[in-house]
This record gives sequence, C-alpha cells and structure tokens, in this order.
Amino acid sequence: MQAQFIPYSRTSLYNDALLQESKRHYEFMNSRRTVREFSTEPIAIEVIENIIMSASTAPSGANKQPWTFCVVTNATMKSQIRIEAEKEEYESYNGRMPQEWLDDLSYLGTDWHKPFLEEAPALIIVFKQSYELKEGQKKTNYYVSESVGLACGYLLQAIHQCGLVALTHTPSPMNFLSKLLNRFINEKPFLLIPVGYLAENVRVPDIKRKGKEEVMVHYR
Ligand code: IYR
Repeated sequence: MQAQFIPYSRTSLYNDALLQESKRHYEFMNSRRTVREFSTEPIAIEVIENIIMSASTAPSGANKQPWTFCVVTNATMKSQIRIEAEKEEYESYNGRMPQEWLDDLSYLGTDWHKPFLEEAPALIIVFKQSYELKEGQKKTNYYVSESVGLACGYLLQAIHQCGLVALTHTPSPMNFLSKLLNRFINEKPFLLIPVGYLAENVRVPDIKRKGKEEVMVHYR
C-alpha cells in the first residue's frame, strides 16, 4: 500500500550564506577526533536517547531501519564486555592479525588493552538486523550494512554536536556481544561505540585527513 504523501519544505540558503554555512559545517566536522580516553563522569540517559534517536533518523533501505542500539551503563556489564573484548583482541594482536595490519596500526599506538570499555560512562553497541523477525516470520531487510553504517555516522555526528567524544571500536570477532546482551538471532553486532566526556589532558595522534584533490573528482 502506498504511503500518504505530505508537504515538505526547507529553508534554502544561497550564495554567501550557503558558502559560509557549508564551510562552518566542514570546520566543525573536521574538529572531531576519535579518542580512547574518556572521563568517567556519567551522562544523563536522556542525552544518550536523543543521540540514538538522531542516529535513527538515517536513511535506510526501504525505510526498514534495520538497527538496534544497545546502551550499557551497568558497571558489571561493562567489565564483562572488557574482559571478553580483551580476550579476543589479545588473540588478534598476538597472531590473528597479519604483519601488514599491525604495521598499519603501529603509529596509532593501539594494543589489546581496552580500559575505555570500563571508563566510558556509556557503551553503545550497534546491532544490524540482517532480516526482520515479525511474529516469528522472516522479512527481508535491504542494504543493511549501508543503512547501519549511515546510522553510525549520524550517531558520531550527534555525539560531536553535543561536545562529547566517541570511539568506533571493532573487537573482532564480536559474537560475544550477542551472547552477553542476549540479542535476537536476526541481529549481528556491527560496532561498539564508547561515549563520554573527553578525559583531561588527552593527546591524539597528529594524523592528516586527505585533501580535496585526493578524495574528490569533478566531471565538468
Ligand atoms: N579492533 C582492534 C584493531 C584495530 C583495527 C583497526 I582497522 C583500527 O583502525 C584500530 C584498531 C582494536 O580495536 O584495537
């Protein structure tokens, strides 16, 4: 059945105002950094809810919204997640990851220790719904990874907009999260995103983002 169509409009910007707004937004986004050190200061659950509902406005295949955002603020559960993640990461850093991968990461200084899984006040574990389970019936979802990837991008942007910080963490393999969080069979862990205030005196690697010559091709 077709949806009812309703009016939709935007306030348009032109010329200088448009140019300025696009530049302001780029500079704001360019000030986002991934961090691994969080203050333990708690964040109101209402804030996390708003951030997640912002993420959930992302476009998705056939508007299926094939995502579940699990929020863990419970200290015992965070510790369990840390223990399981470090077990996997220890194996990854000590044999599972090929030398090229370890070399590619070495300048970032990451290793198997994941203290941020206990320090960050909230862990958002994003699950993708490979298919939908409606009253026991399997229903197809479309472009699931693209959709959930977009929602995670929106999530990171909302976190940045609030002056908070995050890490896109991918313990590998991640199946332990399905078990610990008791998730449904149609859900697969996608990303683990610790969120919080930035810790004090944090330093981040002095990495460079690619310039427009490298990331953009214009066909005139
Ligand atoms: N998942 C591991 C390894 C890791 C992999 C990539 I690609 C990174 O950009 C960073 C880390 C970890 O979280 O340490």
